[in-house]
Amino acid sequence: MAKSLPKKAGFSEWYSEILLMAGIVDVRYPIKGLCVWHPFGLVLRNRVYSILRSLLDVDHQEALFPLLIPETEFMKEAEHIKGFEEEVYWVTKGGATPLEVPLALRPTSETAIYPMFKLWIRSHTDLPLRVYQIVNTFRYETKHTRPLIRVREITSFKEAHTAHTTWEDAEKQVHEAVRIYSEFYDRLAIPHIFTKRPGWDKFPGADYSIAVDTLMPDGKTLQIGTIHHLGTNFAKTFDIRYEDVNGEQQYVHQTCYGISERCVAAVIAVHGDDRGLILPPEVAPTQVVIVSIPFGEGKDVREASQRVHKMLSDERFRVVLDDSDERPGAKYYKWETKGVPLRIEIGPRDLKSNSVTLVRRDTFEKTSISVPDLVPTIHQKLKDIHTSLYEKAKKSFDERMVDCTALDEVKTTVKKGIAKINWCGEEKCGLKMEEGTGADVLGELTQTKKGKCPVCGKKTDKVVLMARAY
Ligand code: PR8
Repeated sequence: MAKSLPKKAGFSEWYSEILLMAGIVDVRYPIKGLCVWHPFGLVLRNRVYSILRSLLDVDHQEALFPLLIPETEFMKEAEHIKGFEEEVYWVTKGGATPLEVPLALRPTSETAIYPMFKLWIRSHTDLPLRVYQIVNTFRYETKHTRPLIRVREITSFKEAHTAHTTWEDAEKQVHEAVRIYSEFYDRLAIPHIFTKRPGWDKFPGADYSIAVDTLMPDGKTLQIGTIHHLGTNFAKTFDIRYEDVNGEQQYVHQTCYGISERCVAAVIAVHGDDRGLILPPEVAPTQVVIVSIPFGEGKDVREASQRVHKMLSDERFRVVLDDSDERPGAKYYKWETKGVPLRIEIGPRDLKSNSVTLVRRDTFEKTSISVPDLVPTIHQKLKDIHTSLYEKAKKSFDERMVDCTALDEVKTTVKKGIAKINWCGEEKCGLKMEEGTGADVLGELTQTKKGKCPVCGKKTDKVVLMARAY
């Protein structure tokens, strides 16, 4: 007997089990923190990333840099090294021969890409330069690993790197990245919020960092992307200069921004329910499953199902006809687990009225639709499913984000969600707020509110978000 899915209320168990049951990743690979993508999971991942690609391809160029970085390059940027030194895997031998220069497996690719930027950028006419790659990166994470959420091989690291003539132009790119990531997460129906990371938690080597977070079912936040203004920090280290209009040499101003397979984890965790995945139609590997319910010989029902299958395939829906010999109930269960947004049931009674029964995965709403109306109805229902997935998730997100004025309130709020609270902006107060609540300061909102710092009592209009973060 197949194992049944634990209730989503016990999120951690539910999450581990659904990855296995739906066929997303297999965690049994014999290296801790590394997972295998199942074919079904990989199709989902590719659909998600094709949205990201299409958003970036408008004005970024895709490139591909090597996995290995010479220690000599990796060790150039002091802050960057400090931030990553505990997390780097090193290749030290080629066969039995010790390497003269050890090679790092990229934990991120600044130090692989920027020496090449130095060669590529000559003049202001080469700028802005915007490239991205989608690659695997390796981080020897010491915190508890979790599939797709905290892995040691990040298999799907989308990293964009840009160079500009001025600090302000780079800042415009930061805003543009915020817009792109916001649209990306809207397309996945994932509610999200951007904050400016506190100084003590910015990306190593950045002037400042912006993070985008979503809220998981257990009340913890998941950082699902970051955007960094690098100023001229890396440009100075890697000597990346351009000739300006007056013929003078200037350092470029840079940004970088990244998203990992956490975006897939968010889709799974935010939308799923006790029966399994619920996938937004745009990324669902299968959008419609047809289950025929033959009665007696059932030849007519089979044929009708095949006709409907052809009609929907011709319309370019991603549709599967399940005419296996399993019981209908077992088929429903199987496809529900996989999150297929719409199910079509065709039985003898439907046949008589030239209609089918359409069932929504998210609400289980059942309607009888006449065959000639089927195509427009499915188009509409898939749109409706996206909208209601987003609305439901947004409502739950908003309900769990609470305005607080005292640290005690923060402590209670972060058991279930995100606390919004004033902060004077001083690092020592921020760290005390973390100590006093056991929660993290995610970062500062652009939105302000008059109030007092809960630690020093100073008047301030800065507002930060605090939560227990994954
Ligand atoms: C950068 N450089 O590297 P970032 N498992 C899964 N996802 C992860 C993990 C992990 N172990 N670590 C980080 N992420 C910059 C930007 C190039 C691109 C995800 O930034 O270190 C997190 O969602 O902040 C994180 O926000 C994102 O990768 C970018 O990593």
